Amino acid sequence: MRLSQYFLPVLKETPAEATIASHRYMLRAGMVRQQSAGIYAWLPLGFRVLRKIEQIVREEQDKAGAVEMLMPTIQSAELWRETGRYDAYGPEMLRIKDRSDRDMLYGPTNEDMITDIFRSYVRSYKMLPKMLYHIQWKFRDERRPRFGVMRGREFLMKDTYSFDVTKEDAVKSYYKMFVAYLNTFDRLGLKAIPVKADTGPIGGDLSHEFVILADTGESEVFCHKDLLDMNAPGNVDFAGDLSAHVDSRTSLYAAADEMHDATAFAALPEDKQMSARGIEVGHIFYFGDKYSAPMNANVMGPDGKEHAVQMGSYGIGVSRLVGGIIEASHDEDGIIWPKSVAPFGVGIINLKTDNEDTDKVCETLYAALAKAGIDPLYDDSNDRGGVKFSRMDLIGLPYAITVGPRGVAEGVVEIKTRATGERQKLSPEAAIKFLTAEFAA
Ligand code: P5A
Repeated sequence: MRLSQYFLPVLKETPAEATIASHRYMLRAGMVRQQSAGIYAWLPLGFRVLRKIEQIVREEQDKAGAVEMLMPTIQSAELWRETGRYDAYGPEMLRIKDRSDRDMLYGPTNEDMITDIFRSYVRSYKMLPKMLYHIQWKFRDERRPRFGVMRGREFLMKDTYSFDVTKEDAVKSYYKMFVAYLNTFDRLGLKAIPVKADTGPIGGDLSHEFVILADTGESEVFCHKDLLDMNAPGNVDFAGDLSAHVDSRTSLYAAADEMHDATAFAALPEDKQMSARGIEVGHIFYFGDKYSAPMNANVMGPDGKEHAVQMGSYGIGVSRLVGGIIEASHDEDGIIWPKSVAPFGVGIINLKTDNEDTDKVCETLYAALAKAGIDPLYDDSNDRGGVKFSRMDLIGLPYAITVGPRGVAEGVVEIKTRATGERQKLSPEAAIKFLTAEFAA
């Protein structure tokens, strides 16, 4: 992409309403624009990151055996009356009437709807287990939308729903999602800690939040320090037994504030106790027949009897993650994107646009890097060098190549690694080789 063709409305001033780094940088880097309280337009740069995160989330769901579909944002109140949630949900639900005066709502979640879909088609255990998911916008009329996309009113969620005949099998599905989540957050460059959590309006008796540590986080977590050092399971056989991966973590104490048990936490060796603030980026629930029983979503079991299907639901805050990743990875100059979600792989800074020599080298780099699939953003503007450098640091691409007349005369360009600040002078050919290797790794 050439900057001259792109839409990157970078702000010089720090917007007064932004109190945390991710919110500030998302506004300043022209990633989002607030349209109403807690409702954002995703500008091109922000949208690229959102799509990348969404794709990683999707790939890890598919690996775990979940099947993608798409449910609507607008739902009929009828289904929610069947489960009793229409009245229970409260003012967070955006209630709408259609032209025939029917009660509709903008979905804050989809347990009720997916249970209706399930009961319309599935009657026998022979079709189970099943996990279905979608990635769709939700609306919750939060009392205090804040921190930009972190606590929005409209937000993008990945939500998965599992269906099993027995509780034992439902817990296996829960474990699959647990492991899929560890791998997902790892690919996003995040250390996410699974902590025991309260179930709130979703319900059930088994639940974990996945929390990334950040001082500005809204959740307080108490945990065993060693949880931070554990690696994601990586390639696992989702048809096999995943309990070891889950048990090794859940046996180490970790709880969100509302589930915190001071006695169990004190029982940990003192040098292993950690309490910190964090951002909840995912939340999983096993709730059995909470929805299937009132909605008569029954299946015939191998015993020839009808059973209310055993369910769980599993959410990831896709749009919240954009802010969460920035909270976890930035410095005073701007964002530092992990390679896996960076909007572009590398920036090319032409220090003297319209100079025949620098133009030529930039064009060569641009074509070769695009061909290598590294997605270059070429700053071909006439702005001063200083403006170009600080803009590139702000938007946080993993690498920037600077092409200036003096270097070109010597046959070199300069590559800067955003995360470390490390600079190296290389020939354009060596620069292409270096970046190709970096992105292959
Ligand atoms: C699980 C999937 C649920 O809604 N039903 C379907 C269950 N869980 S949850 O914890 O309420 O939400 C799942 C994740 O969505 C993100 N999230 C938000 N992101 C931005 N703004 C909000 N207002 C918001 N509310 C929830 C969180 O990441 C949460 O873990």
